[in-house]
Amino acid sequence: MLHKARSLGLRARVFEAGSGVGGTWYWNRYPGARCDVDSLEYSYQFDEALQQEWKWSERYAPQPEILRYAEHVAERFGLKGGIQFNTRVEKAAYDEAMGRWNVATSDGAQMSAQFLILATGCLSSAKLPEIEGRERFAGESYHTGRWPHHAVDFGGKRVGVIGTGSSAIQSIPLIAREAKSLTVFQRTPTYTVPARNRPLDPAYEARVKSDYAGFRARNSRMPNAFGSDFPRNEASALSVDAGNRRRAFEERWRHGGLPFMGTFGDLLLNGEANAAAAEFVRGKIQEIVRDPATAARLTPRQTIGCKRLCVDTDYYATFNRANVRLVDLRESPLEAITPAGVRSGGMEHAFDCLVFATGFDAMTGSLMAIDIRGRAGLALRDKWRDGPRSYLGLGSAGFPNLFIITGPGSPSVLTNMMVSIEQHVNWIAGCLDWMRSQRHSRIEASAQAENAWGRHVNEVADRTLFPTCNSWYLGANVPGKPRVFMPLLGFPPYVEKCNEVAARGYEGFALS
Ligand code: NA7
Repeated sequence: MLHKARSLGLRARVFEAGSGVGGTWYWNRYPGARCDVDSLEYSYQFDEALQQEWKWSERYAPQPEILRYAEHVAERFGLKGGIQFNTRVEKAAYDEAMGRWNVATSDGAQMSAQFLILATGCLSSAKLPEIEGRERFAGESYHTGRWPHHAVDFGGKRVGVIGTGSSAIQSIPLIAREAKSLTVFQRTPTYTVPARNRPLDPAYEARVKSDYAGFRARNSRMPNAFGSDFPRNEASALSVDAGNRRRAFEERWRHGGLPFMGTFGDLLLNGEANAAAAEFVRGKIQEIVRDPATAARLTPRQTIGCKRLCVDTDYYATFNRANVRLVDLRESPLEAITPAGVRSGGMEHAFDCLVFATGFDAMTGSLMAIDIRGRAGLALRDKWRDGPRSYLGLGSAGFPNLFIITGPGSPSVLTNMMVSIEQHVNWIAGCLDWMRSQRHSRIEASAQAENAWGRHVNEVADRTLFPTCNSWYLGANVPGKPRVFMPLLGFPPYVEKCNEVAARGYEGFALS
């Protein structure tokens, strides 16, 4: 956004809480942190020389490599001078008379700007469990999303991990190899498919780079904005017999990664189709995990893909190790963190290190952390009390000249984030440029357009199985958070809608 704003001749300043660039890849430094979208896709496409010259080492890039990439991009385009690091935005209030946002930062500074763009991230507000005694634990404790910058040595230590989402599933196999013992506290068993990560095939890389623009264009037509090389099979899982169904799942299981959910077109639409996929993965767990009682505890019963599907390297097999134990919190509820460790089901487990892999206040957490006041002092926290309300996920009525990058109500977390981020940056930049050419100084989503959009986002979700489980897409992982499905399903129709809105002079927004 900074690069794009500068290229329009605008003056822009970025505030960043971290001491460096990279966002998610700056904060999530836990062992095994890795992207689960192919490297050649999970990268910027705005500059042909950049995408041609950068070399990824693996099919799925590890966190340190993505962080190096972010740093390279910042250096290459001379962006660091425009970013004020180690600074949190605490307050932003719209001054109607001046038509400007007044912004207050954690270093005590105040400044104003005509436009305010929130690029605060969908999964950046780390969430610790609401368990009594957390601050009393005498050992080392870490949250996967706030990992220290120094290496953490688990060698010879007794380690406890709380949570079994994506972050836990990536880190558990690596921690298990290093630690003296590892105890995993599981509240909900998770479905995970093997990553089959490997060094990037140079022939494949050359093929993609021979027509990178074409590759990007094909991916942008995919429902999730990635994976055109192995697209979703649109047929119903119920249109083939059990043997063919199994072979199809097997093929995708061998291929590895998120394309598993594209084995058939209706896995997230039809309960029976979904059950077939779920049963296939359950069978794999029974095959991999030797102890039947552990296998049973690891076996999920809910809809597959409804909580975000995880992608792993050796997750289930890690439970075959003699130094790894699984505690099922449904049998032995978590009671307290004690100075020595964790008490669950009346039993105390002693640890040297505790890892909280307990997720994030997703999609709205980082926005709500800022005291944002729009017209007539309207607080975003009040307006969104019953769930986020936006038009296209880009703007919100009552908050003029404020844009959100990958905000709730846009495809965001259901897509390749890099693609969604660039689509929003381009749309916002196009809007600012157009406003300047039309001599408009103010833009604000209309309440009517916003209400219609909210209904649309919900209607799309309601046609699927997504609302049927307790996922962070619904805010269900945060006690008291309103249950609203926040992202919009379907990237291509969304882009079409955004382009149409722009072509019609920003239809649904009031301009003056
Ligand atoms: P997730 O996917 O939200 O996973 C968090 C895990 O922590 C999940 O297993 C939770 O169980 C568990 N959890 C959360 N709070 C508690 C408490 N209080 N007690 C016990 N267990 C708890 O976060 P991740 O960081 O793994 O991944 C987030 C996204 O980042 C991921 O989807 C990718 O997009 C990248 P639950 O399932 O709620 O029962």
